[in-house]
Amino acid sequence: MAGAAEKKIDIFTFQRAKLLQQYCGDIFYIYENDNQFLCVLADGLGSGHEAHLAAKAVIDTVKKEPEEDLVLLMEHCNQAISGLRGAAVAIIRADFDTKKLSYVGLGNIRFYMVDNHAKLSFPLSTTGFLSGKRQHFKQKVLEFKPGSKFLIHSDGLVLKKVKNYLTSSLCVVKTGHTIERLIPDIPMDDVTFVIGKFPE
Ligand SMILES: [Mn+2]
Repeated sequence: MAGAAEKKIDIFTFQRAKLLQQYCGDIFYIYENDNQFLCVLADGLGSGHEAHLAAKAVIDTVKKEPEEDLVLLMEHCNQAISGLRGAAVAIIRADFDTKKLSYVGLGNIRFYMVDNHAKLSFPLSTTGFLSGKRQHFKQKVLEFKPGSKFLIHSDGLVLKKVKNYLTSSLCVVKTGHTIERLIPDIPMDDVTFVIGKFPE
């Protein structure tokens, strides 16, 4: 592989279950190949085992076809979650060659990134949740700033001044540790966040 440019995303992930329960209702999955990166985060409604099963149905679906079109992926996740509790879901895909970031989301998962104009960008999810009911999903496409950081998190994390974390010169791991220190030892909701850095 000598000479081949390594385009990998630096990642820091964190998860802690509500009241340190055995089952976390949040589940995330990350997929990477030579020219793209995908991250999905699902927050099953409520908490505990039922919430975990709903989130797992979503994640298992994405694992099966991580390179599928995002809108189609959401549709497949929606079918998979039918009969289960429901979940808030967001999926992001970064294309390293085009510097484009595709996003599709439903419900209370937050995503923040720095765009190609060095501005904080946060596509808002459609309200609601994935439940198996027929609905229309919309993909948003943004341009990311190479070498900048992004953050995706469930609503168990409440974070102010997000831009400071994303634009600081700290590495991904140190930024992750800084955010981690804000999270209670015994949280009142499942908490998950993924922070990453796009390739230069
Ligand atoms: Mn939650």
